[in-house]
Amino acid sequence: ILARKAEKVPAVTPEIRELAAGMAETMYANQGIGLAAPQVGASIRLIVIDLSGPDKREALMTLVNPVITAASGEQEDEEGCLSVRNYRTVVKRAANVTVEALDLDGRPLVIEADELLAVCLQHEIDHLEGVLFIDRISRLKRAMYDKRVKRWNTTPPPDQTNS
Ligand code: K1U
Ligand code: ZN
Repeated sequence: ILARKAEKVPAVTPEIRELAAGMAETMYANQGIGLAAPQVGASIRLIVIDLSGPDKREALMTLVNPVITAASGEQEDEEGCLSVRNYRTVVKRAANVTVEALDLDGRPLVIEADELLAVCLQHEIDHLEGVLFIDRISRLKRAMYDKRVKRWNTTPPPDQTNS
């Protein structure tokens, strides 16, 4: 599912709202600042973002069918991913993005973003295209990551053990 292009949400129904609420809980429980529906097994175009974090929970954004309509500039920041555990690296992204979407009442929204919000929107919208941040790093960095994963398959990192 993570590698697949997600389907457009045809209508904002109570089931979509329920899924979005569950996604927000999953994001907070895993100390995330964003989450996309394919990460919880639903191949649909729905994302949640809250840069205020799990302790504050005061800036939840839920975007249905988000589309990047404009992008400019460049920024490089460290990213992680709740679906790619134990790995963080610097990724090059657009510095400014405009995103159009629907909210949970089905009303159109336009978001102008920079800095971390721009990074997070691009990261989450990538998930809807089946793209992970490790698909956007250099071939050398990716080869080193793949080697690390092979090693973890024989000796898992500390937080993957059952002890
Ligand atoms: O989609 C995801 O996998 C969630 C991911 C999103 C993300 C992380 C970093 C940059 C852009 C997008 C996370 O939330 S991982 C947690 C994390 O990296 C983070 C947590 C608090 C503050 C800053 C970053
Ligand atoms: Zn991710």
